[in-house]
Amino acid sequence: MRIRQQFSLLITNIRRSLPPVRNIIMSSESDHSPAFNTPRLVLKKVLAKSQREGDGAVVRRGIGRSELKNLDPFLMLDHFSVSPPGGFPDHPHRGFETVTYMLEGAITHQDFAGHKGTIGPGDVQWMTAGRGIVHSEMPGEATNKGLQLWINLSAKDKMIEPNYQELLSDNIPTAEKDGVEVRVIAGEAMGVHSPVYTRTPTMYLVFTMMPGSEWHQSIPESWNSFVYVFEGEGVFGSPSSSPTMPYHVLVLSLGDGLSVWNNSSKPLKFVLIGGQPINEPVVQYGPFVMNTQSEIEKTIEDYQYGKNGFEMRNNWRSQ
Ligand code: FJE
Ligand code: FE
Repeated sequence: MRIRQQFSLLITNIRRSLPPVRNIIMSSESDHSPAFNTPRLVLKKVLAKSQREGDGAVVRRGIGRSELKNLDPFLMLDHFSVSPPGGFPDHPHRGFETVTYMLEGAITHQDFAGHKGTIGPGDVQWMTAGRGIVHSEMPGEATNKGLQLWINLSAKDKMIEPNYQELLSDNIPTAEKDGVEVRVIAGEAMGVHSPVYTRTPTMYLVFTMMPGSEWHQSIPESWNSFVYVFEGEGVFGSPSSSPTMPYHVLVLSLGDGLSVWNNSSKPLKFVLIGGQPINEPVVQYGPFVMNTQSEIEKTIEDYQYGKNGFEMRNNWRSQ
């Protein structure tokens, strides 16, 4: 077993002290027993078809399409592809978090408070919009691909100060065992923990499974969870179920874990995302997500007149 400890994390503006992160754990143990009481099964399988979004970008929308609207606390998962001169020019957010994970290329982010940053392959930006952000998200050269997840905030957190956690690829805790690699963006897997602070309790794991491998991942029993396959093919939930191909979302039943098999001859890549349900009413108007219609009307007014968190929008344009 090899353990490397990483003490200097490149996280900006994080609001609490972070524990040290065990960055890479490799183990030769072979234990395939799925010690679950109630294994999760696939309730629903939906193809994320391509659609146009933003300014000339293409997204495969998984969560958030009409068939996949109620997966509390998740609002949207877009597998995006964007090239210049397209992008996501100046737009607002309030009431939730956006998590951007790059697969290829780069996205440069600028906001009205002067925050600016570029993330590349394997990097994560975890943005808490809280009471208000206006920003642009624009591509690097050539083709730029990644995943953007929107996670709702509970009523008590909707109007908090905006915050960023940027986690560069080298600082994402990674573990490997028996042909299964996991990158832990949020939560815990294979004994490694993410340093990201999630106001809404969330797990976000990126798996690469080699041909012939299997994995049994525990998940908090009452959390909602789903899988999105972006490369290769895999068998999820029950060993006798048919394989899932790329660009499908699998909504999982409740239970304490998920079993996955790669019976194919190519690597399988997918994300496993879970979160504690908030159980509050959700009223969404585009990039504003609140609990009631009157809060949405208030938000539109705040944005229009530059109030209650949107003050800086008045004189700001991205470069
Ligand atoms: C948005 C339309 C949008 N998916 N994936 C309406 F396109 C967006 C938006 C995004 C987005 C940005 C990135 Cl970098 C990746 C995305 C939608 O910005 F916020 C609204 N309201
Ligand atoms: Fe945005």
